[in-house]
Amino acid sequence: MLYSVRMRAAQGGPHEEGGKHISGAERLVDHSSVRVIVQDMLERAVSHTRGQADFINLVIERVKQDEIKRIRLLPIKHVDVCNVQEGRNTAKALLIKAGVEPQAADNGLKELYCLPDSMRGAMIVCAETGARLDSQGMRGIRVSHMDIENEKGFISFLHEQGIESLHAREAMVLAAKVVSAPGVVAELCWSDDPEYTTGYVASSKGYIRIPHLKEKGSGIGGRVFFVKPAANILELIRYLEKQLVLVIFPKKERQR
Ligand code: WAQ
Ligand code: MG
Repeated sequence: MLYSVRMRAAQGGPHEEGGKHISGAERLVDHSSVRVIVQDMLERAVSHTRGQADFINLVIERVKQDEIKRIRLLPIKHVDVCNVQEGRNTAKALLIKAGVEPQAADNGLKELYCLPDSMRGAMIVCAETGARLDSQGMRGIRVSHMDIENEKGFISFLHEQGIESLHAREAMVLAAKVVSAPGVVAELCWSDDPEYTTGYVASSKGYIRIPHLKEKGSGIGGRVFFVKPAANILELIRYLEKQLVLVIFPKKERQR
């Protein structure tokens, strides 16, 4: 039996009553890990750099094995760039390679770097025209209900490649789910953490890390999901928000 454990924390009241988002996390874990995970999440909520939470919502739900879809981690790649300009040009080129039209890639990038503040979720943008397709405004779409299978193994798999960042770990799981969703062509992301400038472009070709996608010190991050013009948006949102997904990493890579 697995449990879905989800936490969201805010300051100044619940999110839905205008509280400021402080932190959120979610896991899909064995019964034996629930206690530790819950403690860890509570710790995260009250000691976050964004501020101290005064509202914490914690949900623990048992889920059935047959409700869970297993998908593969994307191959991890890196590109080297010297600055943000080069990083964003590279991101554009990678998006085009993944099947996004140049105009749409430009638009998606612009939507992100013109944001007045961080969104809580992601924007859905047409991979052909670049038009925004969801109607969620600054909330965006929150991808939820996913986790990595065998977290310890995953941590050492990444450690062997010199990747220690929790940001990266969580993003790889999220990107695997996003790319597996019906109609998605590619994802573009950079963090809202002012210290964290590495972002990525993900598609079925892989999860490609780009060291400079925004200037250090900027607390504005975001995500764009580029989708085929024919994508069923409601179905896509349902999958991203609700489908239980466990991400596995291939055996061969595990042993390497
Ligand atoms: N669903 C959809 N969008 C989200 C979610 C989610 N669950 N979580 C965050 N976002 C959006 C939201 O607009 C945030 O402002 C933005 O993404 C950035 O979120 O390999 O840390 O959690 O080293 O700050 C990339 C790692 C890290 C690259 C990205 O994102 C690497 C990161 P953050
Ligand atoms: Mg963040």
